[in-house]
Amino acid sequence: MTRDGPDRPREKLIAAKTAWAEERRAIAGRSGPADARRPPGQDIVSDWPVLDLGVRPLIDLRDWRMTVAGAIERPLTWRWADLMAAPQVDSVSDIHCVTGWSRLDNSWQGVATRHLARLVRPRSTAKHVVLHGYDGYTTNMTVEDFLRPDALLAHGWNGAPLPRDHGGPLRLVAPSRYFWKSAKWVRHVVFLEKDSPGFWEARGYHPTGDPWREQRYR
Ligand SMILES: Nc1nc2c(c(=O)[nH]1)N[C@H]1C(S)=C(S)[C@@H](COP(=O)(O)O)O[C@H]1N2
Ligand SMILES: [Mo]
Repeated sequence: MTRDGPDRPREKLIAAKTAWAEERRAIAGRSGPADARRPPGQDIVSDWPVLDLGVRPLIDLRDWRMTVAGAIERPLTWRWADLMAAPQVDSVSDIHCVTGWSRLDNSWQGVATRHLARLVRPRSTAKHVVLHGYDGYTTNMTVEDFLRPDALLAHGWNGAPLPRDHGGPLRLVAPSRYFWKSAKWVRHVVFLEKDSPGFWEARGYHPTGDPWREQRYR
């Protein structure tokens, strides 16, 4: 792609978001008091902002695949019917975005990451997970965080198909971490023995990203 080609707006957006992250880093810590539902420095919103790199892949369910690979006993490729045949969960959780907004009581439908782990059987040496989106986005987290009981691969929101803008047909929802860890348009899940920073983690975001400890930037 040339510098004037179609990737130009995406580069600009990434540059703007990175600069913005630098700025926030300087003021991090000056945030208001937390309460039981609101981590430090967060404001509750009722709308649901769309945040990504500006590429929102359109994936036909007939072509959709999700692979799970790496340090596991049983690598797996799912088609849509496999996802739907797996045990389904319905779970309500809060979104905390590193940009400072939180959205409470989101209702998700999908498959628990713990169920996936039972199928693929991570080796005892597997300590990290990297998620890859159909848009090329990546994010990393520990196996422990990926397998928390409230984490799921979500295809539904409020009982309807998850909208494409928000990562449909399938995204991760990992409520214990800032929302950048919840990869949209999930395509590959890779278990690793060693950590490997994802897209934002390589650009200064915190490797763990716990909103309750305000781990925004490294
Ligand atoms: N595939 C993919 N997943 C992604 C992103 C992205 O650019 N691509 N952005 C992350 C960021 S920075 C945020 S804040 C949330 C936003 O999700 P939302 O648009 O549903 O609010 O998605 C995360 N997951
Ligand atoms: Mo974000």
